[in-house]
Amino acid sequence: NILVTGALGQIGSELVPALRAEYGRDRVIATDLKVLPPTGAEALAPYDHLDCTDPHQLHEAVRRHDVSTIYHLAALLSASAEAAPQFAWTVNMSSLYNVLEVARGYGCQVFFPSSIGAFGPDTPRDMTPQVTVQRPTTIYGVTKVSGELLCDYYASRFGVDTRGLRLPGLVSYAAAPGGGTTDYAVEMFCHAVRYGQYTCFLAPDTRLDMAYMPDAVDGMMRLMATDAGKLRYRNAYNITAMSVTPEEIAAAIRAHMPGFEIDYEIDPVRQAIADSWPRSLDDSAARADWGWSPKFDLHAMARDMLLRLGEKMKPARQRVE
Ligand code: VAH
Repeated sequence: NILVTGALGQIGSELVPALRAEYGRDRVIATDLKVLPPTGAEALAPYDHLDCTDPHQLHEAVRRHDVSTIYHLAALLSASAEAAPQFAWTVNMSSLYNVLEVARGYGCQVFFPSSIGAFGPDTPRDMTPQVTVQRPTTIYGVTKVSGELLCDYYASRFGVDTRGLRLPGLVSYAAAPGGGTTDYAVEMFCHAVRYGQYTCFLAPDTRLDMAYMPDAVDGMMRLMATDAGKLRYRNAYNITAMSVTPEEIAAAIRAHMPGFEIDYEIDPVRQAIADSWPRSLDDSAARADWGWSPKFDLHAMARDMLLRLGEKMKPARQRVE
């Protein structure tokens, strides 16, 4: 069976349904820190409360649910981590260490989400290579590089089947992200539909890699289903769908909502984080080794986001069946 940690987060909210559609609902156990109310637990069943920093809880969950694959999504994102670096290190690294130790004991496959945040200011910032300098200047990046190295070590030393992706900013409508630097892209769509206006916390020309969540989820599942012999790398493959700026996203929104207005109030902390990251990744290794091929470019993503958010925000009675 498949266990997803951090299942209530931005990625988990779309990965769990996609895994259940592919493998069957009862084979995918959603877990997160929250103890859900009865209706929530029913809707997400099978669901378990799980604190991955507690090795005993993790062992018990993997044993009870006969887990063979773990998607380990539980972590603090870049801005939250920068606000509490000691807590971020403890949560991000002890939870990953526990997952790898349980995987070593039970023979589980492990997915680890790395990030463009695993690169730093002295990494080549345009068409960042698959193998290059990784000296991130954020604690989030330090946990991601450390996580990549720890996963590779468990693969080479103990034969644990660990795999990972360096994820770009992810745009989604199902669940808002929490505490990321690329969250502005999700917020812009939500504010456009709700208010027709957005005040952006990054500068208009801040160029970052992005992908639409359906593509990212498909990429994760495709990577995990690929024959291991085809993988030149384990942790972690660069993937991206587009390299965009706030003003380019705003223009894509305006193509559908001519009156949409954007202004800028820069958050120096998140601007500094974004300025330390690549502007564009070279994801040719992922395309060659296991067929990464995103379907959504900026315009397709904008069209789908505005349609889905429009539906989501309409009063229930008006929703199109
Ligand atoms: C963040 N969304 O902003 C995450 C991600 C590429 C960015 O790691 O922290």
